[in-house]
Amino acid sequence: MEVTRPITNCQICKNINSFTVLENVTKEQFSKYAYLGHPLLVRSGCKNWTALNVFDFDFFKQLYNTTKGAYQSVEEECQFFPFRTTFLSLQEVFNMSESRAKMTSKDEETWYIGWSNCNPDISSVLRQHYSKPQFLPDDSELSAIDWIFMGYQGTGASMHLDYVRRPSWQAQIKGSKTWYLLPPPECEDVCTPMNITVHRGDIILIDTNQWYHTTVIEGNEMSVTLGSEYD
Ligand SMILES: O=C(O)CCC(=O)C(=O)O
Ligand SMILES: [Fe+2]
Repeated sequence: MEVTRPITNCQICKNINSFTVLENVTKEQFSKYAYLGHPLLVRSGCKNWTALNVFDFDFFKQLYNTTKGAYQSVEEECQFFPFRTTFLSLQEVFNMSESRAKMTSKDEETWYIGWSNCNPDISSVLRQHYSKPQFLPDDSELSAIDWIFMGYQGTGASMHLDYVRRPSWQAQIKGSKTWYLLPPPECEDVCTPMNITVHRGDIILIDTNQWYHTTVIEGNEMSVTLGSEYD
């Protein structure tokens, strides 16, 4: 994959050494940044979503346990990322003990997992609680796939580059997560690494096809994020 990756145009990172942080941004203001490839953070960008009060371990567990074919979709069409856990499937994740799921005992081993949803029945429930971020351009489309990442303290995803088609946004629904970015090697001379911590209600926008990225979950609270690609 790395060998066939298109060379990055270093304009995505030249002369910038930190995330662009926006707040209360309108569509018009956002349009200046939308396709520059600079890493963006929109503070409180999803603060009105009911997802903030609804999406948690029990909600997803209940949703998957009661939606016919939901686990099968993850196995067959979507993706499951165990990261550093030994879980083999999303079903196994939802079957873990209550005390590990909630990390209510110090003896429990921390965990962090992610998955993509491509099941329309699951999507329609999720989308009752979130929508396309209001600052994205009108003609940008919400991808049919929802990405969910969930878990506790420690390293989340290790440093990697994605091979999805488009840049993506990720909304912090619960907890706090730090993103560490590295420019691709061809831009190393003109660009610098950067990092930022994302809190509940914030939305981060990164072209993960061009920026190497790794994540760390902060504090003792569970981190839940929801993401999608956009164009
Ligand atoms: O949220 C994370 O921990 C990693 C997510 C990621 O790698 C991505 O959205 O491309
Ligand atoms: Fe990624």
